[in-house]
Amino acid sequence: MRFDVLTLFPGIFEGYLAESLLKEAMDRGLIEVNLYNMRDWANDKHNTMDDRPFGGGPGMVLKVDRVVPCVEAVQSYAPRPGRVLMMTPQGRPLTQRIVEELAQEERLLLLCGRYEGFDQRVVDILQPDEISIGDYVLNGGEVAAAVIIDSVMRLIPGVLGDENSAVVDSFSSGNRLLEEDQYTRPREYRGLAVPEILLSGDHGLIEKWREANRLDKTFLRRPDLLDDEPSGY
Ligand code: 6GU
Repeated sequence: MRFDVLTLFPGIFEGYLAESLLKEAMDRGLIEVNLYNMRDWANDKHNTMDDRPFGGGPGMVLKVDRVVPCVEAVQSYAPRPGRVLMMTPQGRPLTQRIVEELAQEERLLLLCGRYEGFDQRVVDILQPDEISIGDYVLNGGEVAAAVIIDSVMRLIPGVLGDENSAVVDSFSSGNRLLEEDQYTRPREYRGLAVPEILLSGDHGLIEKWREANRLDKTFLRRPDLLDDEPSGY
């Protein structure tokens, strides 16, 4: 799968791309992540990317005549155009269902905004899928784009060691429960013991305990997930 990230701050991604599962998946050729600095498409001598909003108001707006040519150029760098995602707090809230849908694509373009956002004509022309990662404010779309890459890449076959581990995770389709509590050695620490059942070797009993634990936890912390039609599924 190919991710093309369009940003004014490509450096934000570098540490993240150089570590762990993501680096391994890139080294193994399972995913490709390309960073493009949108400023390279600014053609005036001051490399202007943004301007003051018509009608007045605070902040700066990313210019349509910079962003659209940038997206069009990046689209031309591969045989088939990718699905364009615009990272914006005004987008539809990201859920695991959307992540699963995105993981079916062969190419995604992630458009990261800063300042007050994009000129509306960027949206009108490109008709991107506008995505938010939650009801809080970020300084820009870069962290949200990293969230998309992180959540989508782990659904790509071969990226996770154990093929099952993505399937049983909380929020994957067919699972609306939080994960059960986990323990490893030592059996006792500062007077806190591991639940006896987990040491019993009785796998039927252990599975029952885990199911009950998942249900209890979900009921207490996230009762919305137990609704008939929980939001996001
Ligand atoms: Cl995708 N971008 C920004 N700037 N803020 C956000 C967001 C995205 N999602 C939640 N807050």
